[in-house]
Amino acid sequence: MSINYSEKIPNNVNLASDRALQRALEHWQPHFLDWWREMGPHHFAQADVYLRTAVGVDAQGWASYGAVKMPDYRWGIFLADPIAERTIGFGDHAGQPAWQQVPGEFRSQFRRLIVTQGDTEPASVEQQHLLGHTCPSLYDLRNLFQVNVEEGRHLWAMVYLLHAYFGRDGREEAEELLARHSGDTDKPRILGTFNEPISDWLSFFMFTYFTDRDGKFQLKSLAESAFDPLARTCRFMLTEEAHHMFVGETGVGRVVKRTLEVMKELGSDDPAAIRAAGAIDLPTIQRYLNFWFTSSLDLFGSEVSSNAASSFANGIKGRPDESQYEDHDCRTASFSLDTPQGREDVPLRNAMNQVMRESYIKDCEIGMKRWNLAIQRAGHEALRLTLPSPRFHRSIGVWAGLSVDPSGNAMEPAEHARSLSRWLPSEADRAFVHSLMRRVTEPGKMAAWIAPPDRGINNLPVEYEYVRLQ
Ligand code: BYC
Repeated sequence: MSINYSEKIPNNVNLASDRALQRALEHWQPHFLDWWREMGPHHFAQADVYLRTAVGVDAQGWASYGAVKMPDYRWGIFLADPIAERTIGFGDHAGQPAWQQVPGEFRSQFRRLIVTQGDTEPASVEQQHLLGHTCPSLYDLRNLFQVNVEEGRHLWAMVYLLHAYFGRDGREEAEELLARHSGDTDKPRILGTFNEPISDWLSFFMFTYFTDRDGKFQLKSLAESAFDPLARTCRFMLTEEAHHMFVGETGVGRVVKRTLEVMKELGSDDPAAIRAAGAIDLPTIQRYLNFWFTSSLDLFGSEVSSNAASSFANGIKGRPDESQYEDHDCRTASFSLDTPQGREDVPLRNAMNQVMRESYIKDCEIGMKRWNLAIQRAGHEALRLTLPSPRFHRSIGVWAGLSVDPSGNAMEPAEHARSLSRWLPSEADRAFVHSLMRRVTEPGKMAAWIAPPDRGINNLPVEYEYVRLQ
């Protein structure tokens, strides 16, 4: 289905055929634009940015590149093409035709998940509001803005569902999505990680590696949903999400690469010497990694969750790539869980958050291997970046608030509290990383703490002027 760009709201859902819905969304549109102006990338409204815009939802159409001023970006509503005669793939309704409307009895459950998903999208734009001012290069600035406009579009994706399928409640929720703000004491964003500041680029790369990867897993599980419009929306969002994780993986990789170059020049792995030479030492990178990985682990919810069980039973939310499993009912199966009291068997449906978290951890390992290969190739056999134990630094679930070290061992609380600055970014770490954040805007030039990328965007050279600042 092609995207209609001649309308006020680009879409491939034949919006013009439903005047009431079109009017409601056109009423929300200026509120979104006001929010973007206030909370989106600060002070870059006049810049020409080399952005990717979807012009179709097939492989050819979703990546069309050109210079755009961000407020003119064509945010729209794009659903992946329907799958003919799609049936529900899991839970109590498995085998029945997928739903084109939300069944009344599951309405509030669907609404809660769509609102939670929708809330993360503008939250991340808010978290990154000021980052443009300290970009390490025009290439990175462009990637930041690409991520930002696409998160804005993902908000549109959820707002469309709320308006189209949830009536007045949905319209109210859509307004609320613009009223909550990341880190706001009175009206914070729903999930913890989305209230954490992202005020330096190392955090941005960790966030796009670890937190956007939670997005991948959550979207994949919603792409299995029995509610077909939700499934189709999420399928298309996943194509955009891949670039965000690429930004994270290559971003961290380039920071590590630069650190290794400086270590070689100095002939030392002394953190103080590396910092004095303007790069970020590996222990600091590890502490940032510990923070964003563990915070993102919390985004999967509790290990044992009645919400997760009923979402699965009711066909609302499956497991990522549900087809990889044999049992799609899971009513009688159990799951062996690691708890502070030892291993416990719990009903599999209740453990779906943990099933997803474990797949997520495996996926996180892939980039880690690449970064560690670079460290190994630079001749540092003893040095490694590692994922901390999922028991460490948790705020949600059975390990929440426990005094556990990054290897997963229980500790005396006082000793644990004293050790935290070795494991998580300290004020001094943050102050140092912030001190490196100075904006570099000469085409092709990079800040001293990060290596250039291997290649540019869309086959253009790294030296291309990806953002023309006015
Ligand atoms: N922080 O039974 P529980 C993305 C709440 S990222 C604060 O343990 P459940 C993106 C939970 O809401 C993907 N609260 O968990 C990435 C519930 O509250 P209510 C976002 C938390 O419900 C980068 C209560 O604790 N998408 O797209 O099974 C940039 C008990 O919940 C947290 C989704 O999350 C937390 N970390 O699962 C841009 C998908 N964790 O309802 C975008 C939709 C739990 O009792 N959401 N709570 O008041 C869901 O599927 C589920 O809501 C969760 C939680 C997986 C988040």
